[in-house]
Order: sequence, then C-alpha cells, then structure tokens
Amino acid sequence: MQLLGNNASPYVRKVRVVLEETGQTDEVELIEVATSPIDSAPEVTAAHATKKIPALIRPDGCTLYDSRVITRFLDARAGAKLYRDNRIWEVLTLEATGDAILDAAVLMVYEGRCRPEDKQDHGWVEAQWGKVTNALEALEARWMSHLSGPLDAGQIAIGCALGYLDFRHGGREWRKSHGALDDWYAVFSEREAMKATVPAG
Ligand code: GSH
Repeated sequence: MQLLGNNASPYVRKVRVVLEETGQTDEVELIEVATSPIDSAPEVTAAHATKKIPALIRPDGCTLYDSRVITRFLDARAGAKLYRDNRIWEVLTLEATGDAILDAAVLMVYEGRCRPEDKQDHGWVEAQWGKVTNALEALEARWMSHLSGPLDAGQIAIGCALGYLDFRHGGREWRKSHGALDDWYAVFSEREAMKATVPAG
C-alpha cells in the first residue's frame, strides 16, 4: 500500500501514528507529496476526489480517504481495537473533536499562506482560534478521564491536534490556560509512535 502525504500534515500524522501503534509501518510506503488548497501534486489529484492528503492507495481495493477512514481501516486490518465497540460513540466524538481542532488550525495557516496580506481577514482568523480554544476547554471539562484510559483513535487525534498547535501556532501558548491537557500531552507525546512522527517542514 502507498500513503500519499507529507511530514508536516497533522492528518497524515494520525495515520502514521496508527501505523506505528499497530505494527504496520513496513506495509505502507509513504509517498511525499505537496498540497495546498490552490495547488496539489498530480498524484493527489488522481487519488483524492478533493485533492487532499492523506490518501491510502491499496492494490486490492479502492483508494481510501479521509484520515478517519484510513485509520479505521488500518485498525480493523490489524484487529487493534483503537475503535473499541463498547465506547465507540465516545471514541468517534473525541476523534471528531481532534479533527475539528485541526480543521480550524489548518485554515488559519492557509489564510496566512494562500491569500495576499491585504485580503487576509484577521477577525476570521481569530474566530478560528476561538473554535480551537473552545474545544480545548471542552476537552478539559469533559474528556480528561477518557483521555487517561486505554489508547484509542480519539486520543491519537487529540495528540496530533495538540502537536500541530505546537508546530504551527506555538506563539499562541495553548498550554498557559490548559494545564490538564498540557500534563496529559506531556505523557502522550512520549509514546514511541508520537516521537517517530514529529512534524517537520
Ligand atoms: N478531513 C481531511 C482528512 O481528515 O483527511 C482533511 C485533510 C486535509 O485538509 N489535508 C490538508 C490538505 O490536503 C493537508 S494538512 N490540504 C489541501 C487542500 O485543502 O486542498
């Protein structure tokens, strides 16, 4: 199988963490590609209906996207139970929360990169950051116990989301007002799978 992606993408990181955690890294070749909302590599255009990464190309089945479909496929393939049946709605909601943090945080980056400076909307950027902080508050209010339970796909999504905030929005210092998440992430980011997938670029 081939994974279209790159080291900087937090959605790709989720897939790579699942590969590491489930012992499948040797079965997937990472093909480094570049994407942006206005220009994607030809391989991405061919593989993903809306020209995004990650996409998982399988020799014996359709190409899979988006990241949540790929992680669930890889989990089922390995029988790893990162989507535990008895907590499935919690796991999926936590995973959706991690992805929603990423969606807002990635859009902030695109606003700065893809629009000329005089067309950038700072109020819109701050509103996206407001979504991020609202989600961090919800996590601290309702999810700390789940986050401390057995490893699942929801935790992986939150770990990759917090890693991305450090990577692209470090100046906003999310840790200052989210001590419980800071403590949780300090432990989670020491997992071998997280250390092996630290973003670059
Ligand atoms: N919901 C998608 C997923 O979970 O896979 C989001 C994927 C996504 O937005 N990836 C970014 C991308 O390909 C890279 S970090 N952006 C190009 C674009 O927005 O057209």
